[in-house]
Amino acid sequence: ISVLEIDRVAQNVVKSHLETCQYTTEELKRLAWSLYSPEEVRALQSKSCEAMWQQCSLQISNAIQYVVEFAKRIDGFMELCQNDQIILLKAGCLEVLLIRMIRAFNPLNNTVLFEGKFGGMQMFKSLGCDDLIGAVFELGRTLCRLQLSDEELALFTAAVLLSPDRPWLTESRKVQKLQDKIYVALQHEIQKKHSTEDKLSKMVSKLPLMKTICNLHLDKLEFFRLLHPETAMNFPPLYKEVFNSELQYSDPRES
Ligand code: 4D8
Repeated sequence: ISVLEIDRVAQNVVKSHLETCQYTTEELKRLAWSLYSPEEVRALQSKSCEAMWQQCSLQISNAIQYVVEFAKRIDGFMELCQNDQIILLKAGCLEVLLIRMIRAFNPLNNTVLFEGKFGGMQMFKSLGCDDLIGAVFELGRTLCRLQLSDEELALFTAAVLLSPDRPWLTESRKVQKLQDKIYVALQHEIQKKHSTEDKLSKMVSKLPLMKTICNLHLDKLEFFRLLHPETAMNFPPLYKEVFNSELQYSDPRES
């Protein structure tokens, strides 16, 4: 592949990322000053488990819409068969959200943006998922240490989304070729910034923790569904479609 082609891939992915980010870096910098007060945190903590799950699933489903839009704008994604597009989105979108989270994560005080203000992990207490939330915040801290630029973030999330090893893909060779180009572009971008040689391997080494978090989230959801089936039924349709354990052919691009 030519340098020209790699540049074209990088430009397309970075543009798609910036267009589907929901907050600009400047907006996030300004928002970093608005923290939940102790009273507001207490109010979140005293919510019922069901209400907090509902609130989180709504936030996640809102953020997923942007990831779907991001995927659609990546050259080659829409040329994959519909089956594979759905598989890639279902399998990858929480990982993409977790990487995107670092833009909205403040490692100085371990807080994350949630409904317009920053708060620490205690604000999620009523979910009853301390291990999951602990792992999410740990990932936030370790990913922030890599100091990824928006360009690196864009290419990394695109590479994760276009993982050729997702189960049930029919054209994984095609996905592999797209991912290869994106990784070359990412390596190229890292070299441009004179970062340490092993930045890419450090990024890739966080993937197992992300997978663990995704599986933990699915376990928690399954358990929650057993305890509160009526609440789970009313989760946002997009959240339900993406995290449905049954392999059903719903299409997250249409919600
Ligand atoms: O840009 O959409 O405003 C996380 C959720 C991020 C989950 C969201 C969340 C994000 C996962 C709320 C609950 C990541 C941004 C805000 C809301 C991704 C945890 C924190 C988006 C980036 C930061 C800022 C709880 C937005 C993982 C797990 C969920 C359960 C239902 C148990």
